[in-house]
Amino acid sequence: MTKKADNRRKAVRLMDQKVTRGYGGEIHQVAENGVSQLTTQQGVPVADDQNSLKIGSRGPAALEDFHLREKIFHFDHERIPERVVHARGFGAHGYFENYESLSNITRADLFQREGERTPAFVRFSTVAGSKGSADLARDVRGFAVKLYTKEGNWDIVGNNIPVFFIQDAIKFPDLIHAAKEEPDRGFPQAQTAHDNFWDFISLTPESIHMAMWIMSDRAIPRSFRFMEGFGVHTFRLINTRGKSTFVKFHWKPKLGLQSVVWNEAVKINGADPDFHRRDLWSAIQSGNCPEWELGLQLFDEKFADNFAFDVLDATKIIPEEQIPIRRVGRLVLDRCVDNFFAETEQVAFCTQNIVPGVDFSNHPLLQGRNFSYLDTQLKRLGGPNFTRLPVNAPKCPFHTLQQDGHMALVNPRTRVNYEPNSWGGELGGPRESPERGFQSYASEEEGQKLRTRPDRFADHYSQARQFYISQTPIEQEHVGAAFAFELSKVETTAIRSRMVAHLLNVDKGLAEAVARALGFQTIPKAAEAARPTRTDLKASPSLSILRNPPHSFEGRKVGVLLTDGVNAELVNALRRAVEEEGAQLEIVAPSIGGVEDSDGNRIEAQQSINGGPSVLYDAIALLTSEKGMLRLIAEPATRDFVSDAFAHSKFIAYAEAATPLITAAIGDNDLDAGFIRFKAPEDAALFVKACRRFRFWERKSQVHVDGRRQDAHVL
Ligand code: HDE
Repeated sequence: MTKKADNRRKAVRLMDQKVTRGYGGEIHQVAENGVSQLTTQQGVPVADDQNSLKIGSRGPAALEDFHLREKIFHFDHERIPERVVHARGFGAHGYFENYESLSNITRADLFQREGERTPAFVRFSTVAGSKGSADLARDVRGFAVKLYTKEGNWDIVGNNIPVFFIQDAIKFPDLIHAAKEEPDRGFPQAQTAHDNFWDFISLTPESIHMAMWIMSDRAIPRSFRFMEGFGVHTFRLINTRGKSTFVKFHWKPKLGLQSVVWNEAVKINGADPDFHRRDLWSAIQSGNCPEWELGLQLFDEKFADNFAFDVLDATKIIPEEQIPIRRVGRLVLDRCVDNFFAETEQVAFCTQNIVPGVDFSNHPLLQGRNFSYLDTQLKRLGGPNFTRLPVNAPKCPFHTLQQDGHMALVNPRTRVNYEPNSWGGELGGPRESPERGFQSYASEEEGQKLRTRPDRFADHYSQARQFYISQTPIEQEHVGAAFAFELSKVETTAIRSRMVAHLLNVDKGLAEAVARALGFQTIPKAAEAARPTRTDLKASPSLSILRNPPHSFEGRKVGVLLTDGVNAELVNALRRAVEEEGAQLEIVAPSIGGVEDSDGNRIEAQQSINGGPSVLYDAIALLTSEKGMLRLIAEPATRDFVSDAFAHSKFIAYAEAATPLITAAIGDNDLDAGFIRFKAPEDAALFVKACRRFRFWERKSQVHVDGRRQDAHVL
């Protein structure tokens, strides 16, 4: 006869936890004191979640174990296909607040009443990388906004760059195939620095303007909170009289634009691959809710006809200097999601989600996208009822006669699922509303059925040049360095040459600098252009990040390196000054246990020196004491803390006792004006004032990326 198994459990304490221990030593936690019972999906209470059902304690598993099977079955199906592009993203809830009535331009309900708030959900993303890739990839950022208006959902599915790579949607799969991992080897991940991408770009001259933008600092934003958003296409706004006005949508960050430098981005990816999502999450959780203003560039058919480029060409902008931006409302993100999968992963943006008062133009990318988004959601979310998921469902009443399908949660309750019908009144179900209903703008269309592009699409370089000459010298240097870096990863020399040949049509100085950095012995001939580059387009200052600073350090973060014995008064003064500015301060200490200050009080640390490199901060302060210095200097992480901040042109506050660390890190005692001596509490204000410039760019040209000084220019 088999021995009876022992199922007794023993109460034990596991530090702070009161638990029971099973016969095999496993830990059980039991529902008591009001804690809810664990159940199966069917609501059956579960007695044991640690052991599967077996024949004897060492025997085979019993197929009748419905709890085991249900648990594993559900787990096996937890993943849905990740987005084919923009897989890595992060979302938050908020609202859009309208500044003024725009009823003379559009009948869109959300723009009718001053001060009206419309709930919103926003998802930011990178394009090329998969769901688990790092945040600081050099890439375009998605900026997708879902507005739950009283007349239906309106999705503005935009990017943080106002132009795009291609002019026709039919090229999108090619572009994305070229940008993503190469199919034979499955890498590189989340990077455009490889042959296929630049091969495609170099054979697609229309993409050169966009290439300038992605090689600029726009492609490595400091945070989602510090980047612009653009609807990219030309849309229409329609008023009650049926009048159409063309519009381009812009989102302007209240905290200003800011980016990191490439060497910093590479290191952030190692130190905190979730840098951007963590930033947004902690800003919202701490009540520092980010805001953007909605800007409209409004123009009519006459402007469109006379503008130097085609307003249906996604590779062109309309400079703000030519059509100024009218700020009509603000978008505030004030609530993180309750569940990442349910909301951020399942949110389904569709460009065809528009509301009465807004309409499409013939923009050839938009026309293609209007098919793609609905199609892709079906694949991703598994059936046509994804529109009923809470994050996707309208917040206004909605009544359709569509029914059934996978996962139908709600079906009409009446007998009637068709119209016209003769049931009348409530029984007859919903009917058309010619007054309020969506009416397409009655644009006149005629022409031959062709596969062709308009003649005005053929200018590929003029606005690329305009973008380049609108940048400050530092930004131009970054563009050049980015091209040099990316092309240095391209193995095929012909591709590198082709790219330099294109750049010769943009700016000779840029092309030559890139060629030099790539070690070209001879400069190739300029690429044969479909249209010569126009040199009469003036610089547009609004295209530069550095020419448009916010003059405040609000929303940024200072990393303060401390050791035991630190002067308490200095730390407190710095904390006050930083917080008064609306910025944050994080303590970095030799260990996460924190330090003891000069008054014998404990200062808690948020990071240990190994977990908190200076790339995570906008500026640093070295408030180390003499006592802790020697041990610290010996640590590579501490020296990197200083040399990286130095190489990335950050402002550095320092106590006298930190001087040996600075010397050890940058090999120099001759400190530039980006170093602010911190002797007395009053110096905190000086430091914060300096930080309002974000970076001490004057240093840039003298520093090598390893942090040590050099005299030559870095490119
Ligand atoms: Fe997208 N794009 N796209 N795109 N796109 C997708 O839809 C597509 C384009 C953009 O956070 C996909 O739901 C085509 C321009 C964002 O969920 C897919 C074309 C712009 C997001 C798709 C474009 C964008 C997407 C993949 C060429 C800026 C993420 C998953 C005509 C204006 C939305 C999905 C989110 C996502 C197709 C070009 C922005 C496959 C065919 C231009 C922000 O449908």
